[in-house]
Amino acid sequence: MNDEMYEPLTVKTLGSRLVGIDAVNSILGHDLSKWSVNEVGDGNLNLVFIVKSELGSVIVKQALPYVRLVGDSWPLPLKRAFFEYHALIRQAERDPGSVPKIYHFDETQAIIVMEFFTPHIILRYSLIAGNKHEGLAKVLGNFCARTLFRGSDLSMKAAKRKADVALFAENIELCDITETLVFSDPYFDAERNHHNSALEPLVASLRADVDLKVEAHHLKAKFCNNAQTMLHGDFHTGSVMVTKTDTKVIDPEFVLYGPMGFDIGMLFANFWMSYFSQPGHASKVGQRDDYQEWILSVVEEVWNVFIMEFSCLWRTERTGILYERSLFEDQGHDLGSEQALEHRLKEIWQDTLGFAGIEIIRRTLSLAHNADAETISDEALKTQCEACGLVLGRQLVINRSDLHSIKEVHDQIRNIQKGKQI
Ligand code: SR1
Ligand code: MG
Repeated sequence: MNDEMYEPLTVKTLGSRLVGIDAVNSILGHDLSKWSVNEVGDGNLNLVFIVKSELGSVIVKQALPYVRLVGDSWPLPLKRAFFEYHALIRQAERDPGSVPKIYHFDETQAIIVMEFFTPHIILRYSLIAGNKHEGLAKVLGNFCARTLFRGSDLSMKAAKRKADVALFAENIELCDITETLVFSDPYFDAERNHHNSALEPLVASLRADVDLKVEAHHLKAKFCNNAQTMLHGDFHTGSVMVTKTDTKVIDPEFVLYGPMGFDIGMLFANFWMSYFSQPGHASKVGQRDDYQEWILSVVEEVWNVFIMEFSCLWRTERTGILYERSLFEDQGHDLGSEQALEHRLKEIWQDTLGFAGIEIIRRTLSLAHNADAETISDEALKTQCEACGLVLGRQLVINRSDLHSIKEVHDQIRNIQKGKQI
């Protein structure tokens, strides 16, 4: 990629720079005077524009050569747009309709022009507002099962998977963000960290907790050394867009080959953080009680849908080099295949819990916090929310092999909120 030719878009220049592109013109038309451009990026990394005309609309996403959240003191390669583009293509193949259609990709300018989901909003903000969404769990559970299964050696031809492992292995700097910010920084006084000072005693005890640090690092080793499948890599509630009845997944620029439990763990963590944040967004005490239960019901359903779909794919699409049908079903060992499936699901379950704990801890102690807690104006409720998350996070990391069902986890979550385990 020739970075010297790269130029960031602005609201003023975007139209003239994109109007010559056939795929863009076919949606917005050729008449620039009818285009409106707004910059809407509120993420940590990129420029994001909504471009509309009377004929249609698109999203234009452009990588910046640095981390937007921090500024140009933290350079970040433009090539992440290339990885996002390749991840989106694969996700669209593996779970059609779940991700935005791509209209145009420009590698030098690190620009992806894609489908604008409207009237969708970011799930995280919708959860803060207390909205419910039909079909949310089904889409998310199926997305996880289909992308995780179909991106793995359970399904892909070995040569194709190995080529993809090599392709995405070059997403080094974004992996490094996860390896550093998510798995290491929270456990010491790292330069970019920040946290709510009211949590100081709890933070000190977590950082002194050698068992926690060791387990967190076992999970980091798993993240770094287990190229099981193509992950979204940043699958939190800010990477999901929703209406009342529709759900879409966006933003896979952190794509990597990693362990299957990572995406689901990150997703569950963000739902559970949303759960703890609800009292801080209620207009009166108890107003969000039912809503909190709805959040837990979504997580439970995501997990159940994931298990169902993953199991179905295991039984019908096992075309890769692992657990070949020729070794199991074709030998009359159907039960052996089911036994292997059960073992793999157990491993994914334990990893999911561990990675969920890691995600909750980092969102409270490291650089990038969640709006769920950050937008709570009542300091005491904010501290309560974050403290509950830290307690849960530690339990999930340390006790992940002793927690056997989603119901058990949810009982713990309710107890933590009631103050029984703080
Ligand atoms: C410097 S980037 C911080 C975080 O934002 C992204 O959304 C990822 O979650 C990353 O860890
Ligand atoms: Mg993102």
